[in-house]
Amino acid sequence: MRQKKHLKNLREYVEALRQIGELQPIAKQVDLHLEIGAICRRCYETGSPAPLFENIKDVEPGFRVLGAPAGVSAQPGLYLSRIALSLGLDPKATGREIVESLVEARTRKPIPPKIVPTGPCKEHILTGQQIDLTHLPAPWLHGGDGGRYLNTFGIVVARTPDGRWTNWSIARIMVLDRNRMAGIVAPNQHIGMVAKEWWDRGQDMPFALALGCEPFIPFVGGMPLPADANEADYVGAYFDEPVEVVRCETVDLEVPATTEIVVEGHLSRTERDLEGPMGEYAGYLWTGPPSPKPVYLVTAITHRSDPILPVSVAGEPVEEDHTAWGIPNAAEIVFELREKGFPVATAWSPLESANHWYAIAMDMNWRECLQYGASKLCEEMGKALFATKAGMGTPKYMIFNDDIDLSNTKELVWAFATRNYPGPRGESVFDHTSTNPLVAFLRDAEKMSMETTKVVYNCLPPDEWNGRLPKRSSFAGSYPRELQEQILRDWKEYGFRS
Ligand SMILES: Cc1cc2nc3c(=O)[nH]c(=O)nc-3n(C[C@H](O)[C@H](O)[C@H](O)COP(=O)(O)O)c2cc1C
Ligand SMILES: [Mn+2]
Repeated sequence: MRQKKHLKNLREYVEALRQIGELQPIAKQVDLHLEIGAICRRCYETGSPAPLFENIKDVEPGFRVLGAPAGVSAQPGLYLSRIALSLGLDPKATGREIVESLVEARTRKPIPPKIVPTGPCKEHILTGQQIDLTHLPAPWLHGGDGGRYLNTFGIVVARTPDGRWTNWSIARIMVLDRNRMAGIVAPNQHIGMVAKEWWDRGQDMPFALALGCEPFIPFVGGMPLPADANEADYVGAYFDEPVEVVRCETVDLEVPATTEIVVEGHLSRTERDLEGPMGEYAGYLWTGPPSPKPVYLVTAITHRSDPILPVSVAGEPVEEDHTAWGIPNAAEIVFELREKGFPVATAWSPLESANHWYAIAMDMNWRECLQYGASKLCEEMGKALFATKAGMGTPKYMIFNDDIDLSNTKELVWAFATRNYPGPRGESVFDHTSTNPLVAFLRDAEKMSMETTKVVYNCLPPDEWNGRLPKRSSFAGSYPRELQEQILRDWKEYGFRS
């Protein structure tokens, strides 16, 4: 197993960010209303360090907000450093190493969590009249949003009534009042599937919302593991040790012991209230009236002293939807396709595509392995992909040879533009596939039916080339290695500054 550095709580992560210049503590007072959201947005868009808001107007002193917890960086060599650190990897790990680390853990035996008697999340326990969600530093993130969002980067814990499956997932939640929240509970997401089991029995669903977990956990909350798989067991497998959890106060569930803030209660079977709109991961806010969503009825809040609420401000790339959902999704695609016998080298969610494109690279010897051509490969991969949860949320897939760096968007655009044959010869089209309703181009009827058209772009060399590949014309592709090395060595001597 590759050596990993397991950061076991959010504060260790904040410290690790500080050490590599990826944290910007902000002592100046800021407003929950739009100011925090706008600063975070600018951080994403400029690759600035993650802002840690330490002084928030009208919020109890000590309560803090961490923005852009898994954004990308403008520091040279550290583009993916927040993702890498969250996964316990070297901050300079490549996109491919990040994906492979997630895939490798999928092949290991799941390790269930360990229940410990207590933990930092129990430092303050609030029940009954003490409960006040409006007291927590949930920011109003974008102009046009329907309210203040408490959950943008925490996990909702939900367990089936028969106890066979405990799911951890991220789904947005807006504050309604002192003890009520409302959020997206999509029927084709696991939270919706677990809720249905309770609702079908005529019962509300117990939930726990864990805000501010150790940094790996949101990545697992965003990962489309199969139904009936416990995300906690995968965290255990990933670090080769169980994640420590504590029992909740008012529901029969457990949460990670070091969580900054925990909100407990029941997701109502009958009560709905208006939620949204909210600026979303595709990069748009759909204007229009808010829509009714299931209501979370809160029965306890527990928190650490001076808690830190992590916040993701969804919108134009790159933010956490693209890193903590897109990248684990790519890993799951690799795992599932390999399981089904496809010789997949790696996959990537091109971060600038806002989870609307996925790129998959085949082992260079895929033709010998499969004994069929490129069009059939795309057809078969589409069928396999769209039968899994990993292939549900994203509409467009590109299949390449393993000769480009998929996580380098410049290379990816060049390769897609130059290798895909336009029209039916280069595209396998799949109608009526299950979709996430937030995909940006969906028509109204498709949002309701949650079905759309998906496409697999064939970016592989034509079969008739018989493996005769063109040579890349570039610094790396056109010159002897010794010459490249000499030029790099002498670069400053030529007069270039960097
Ligand atoms: C920052 C972030 C925000 C997300 N917000 C939502 C959301 O509001 N609703 C939703 O259905 N999925 C959302 N997702 C995606 C889900 O977390 C993802 O589809 C995951 O696979 C769901 O968990 P499940 O597979 O256990 O159902 C979000 C992901 C991230 C990383
Ligand atoms: Mn799940």
